Amino acid sequence: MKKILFIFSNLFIAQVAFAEQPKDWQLGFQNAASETMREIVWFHDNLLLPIIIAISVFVLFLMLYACVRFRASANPNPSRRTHNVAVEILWTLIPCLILIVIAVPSFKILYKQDTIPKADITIKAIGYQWYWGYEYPDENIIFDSYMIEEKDLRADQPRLLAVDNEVIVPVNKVVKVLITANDVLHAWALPSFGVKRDAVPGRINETWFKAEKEGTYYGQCSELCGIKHAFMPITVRVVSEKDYQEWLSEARVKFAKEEIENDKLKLASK
Ligand SMILES: [Cu+2]
Repeated sequence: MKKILFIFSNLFIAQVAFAEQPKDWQLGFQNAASETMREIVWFHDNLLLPIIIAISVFVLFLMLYACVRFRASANPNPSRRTHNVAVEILWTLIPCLILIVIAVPSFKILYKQDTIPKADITIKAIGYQWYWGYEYPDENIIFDSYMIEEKDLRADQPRLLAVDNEVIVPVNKVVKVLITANDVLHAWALPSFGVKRDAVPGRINETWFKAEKEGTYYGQCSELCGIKHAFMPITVRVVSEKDYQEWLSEARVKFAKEEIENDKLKLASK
């Protein structure tokens, strides 16, 4: 019976396209789809969590020990000691050492994220109250991306996350993302890629990702930007190079940035 269920579930999974999004009762991170995110998850799971747990357990033990051992009935004459040089040096030095142990791998990941490798494609994300606009500057493509209302959702589309026009990028390519905003602060965040950057009016921030697996990835605006902050999700669909080229040829027509093109024509004819 188990075998049949297993085969059945495999068949089912194979048919449903891969998607990464928040799940009910989720505790940890979303599955990583880029090297950066894998490193972030490793850092959190294997270094931060053990240190946090060890410190919490140690402090809890100290508190319980102090409560029981030095309670008034067991210790009627309390000590009047106010200083202890050895203890003071230790409780300064040990936290410093712990912070250094955390800082080294943390900075390594931060700097790696900060250095953008040679980009294969560049996209620009512009935050608006309350939707995202996207441009492919090298392809003369521009479009807006609105959340799909609950009543209009297809069965495979998640609530509050699916959008009408998805960002399409090829798999295993370095995608540079230019991020800005038109009105107030927003933030372009995609957990599976380990990407989160503020979108600041009048300033262009940069980040990058290299998605390693085809599928649909969901993110959300991550800077409180007004009444509909929760309703401006981000959907990135990672496709094969062939599908990307097909999409490009359609999008160049459907989402053509006509005005600029016309301006250029005008300038050229002058
Ligand atoms: Cu926003």
